[in-house]
Amino acid sequence: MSLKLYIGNYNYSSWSLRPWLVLRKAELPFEEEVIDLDVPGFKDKLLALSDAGTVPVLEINGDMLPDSLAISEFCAKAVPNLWPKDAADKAEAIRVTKLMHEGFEAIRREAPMNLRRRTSKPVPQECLDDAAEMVALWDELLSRHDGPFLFNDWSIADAFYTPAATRFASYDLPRTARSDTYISELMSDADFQDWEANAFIETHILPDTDKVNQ
Ligand SMILES: N[C@@H](CCC(=O)N[C@@H](CS)C(=O)NCC(=O)O)C(=O)O
Repeated sequence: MSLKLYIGNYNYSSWSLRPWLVLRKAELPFEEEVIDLDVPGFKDKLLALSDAGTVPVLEINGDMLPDSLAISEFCAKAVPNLWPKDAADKAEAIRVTKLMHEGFEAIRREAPMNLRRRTSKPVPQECLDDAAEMVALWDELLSRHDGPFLFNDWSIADAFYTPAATRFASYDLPRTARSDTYISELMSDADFQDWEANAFIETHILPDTDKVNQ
């Protein structure tokens, strides 16, 4: 099987990071190609890949599969153990993954992923509300499982919350001790650190994203 993942910039593309982590954990060999976001002609490049006009897109033997969750589901069908083994845990992991895929709009808008960023400037209340809701969700799941991940062993749910975890570090968002430990766990993951190293040496910048909360 030939796999190539088209992604946005390492520093900013939270949607790209998610399936990239899933492919790494699946140990499926894949090539990757970065498409610089927000440069002239970038949208045409994305639309040439798929009608979605977004990254990530996974090329599977020449066929194009867009969307972070669809790509993650493809990996979960190809290899075992990317969702929890227990049926009830699996159903809940899918639910909280979809919650991240579809919701938490304020934290996404007001605290965009920006791995090179560290700031303590205040964020809008709606962003704090999203952060509090996310921490409550993590704490509840972590209290019911042995950890260190949301459902004990690493799962796609943790991939989906990894970019969110980086926002707590970048924007110094309030969290409990239990959630802080979880954030540290996600950010010290060896695969995440490979991605982060690419972000630190990447020279492309998105001025509009860098301006948020400056
Ligand atoms: N629901 C999609 C969202 C993908 C998305 O919005 N990706 C951003 C980059 S992080 C993008 O391609 N933005 C370019 C654009 O919308 O023009 C997914 O889960 O993959």
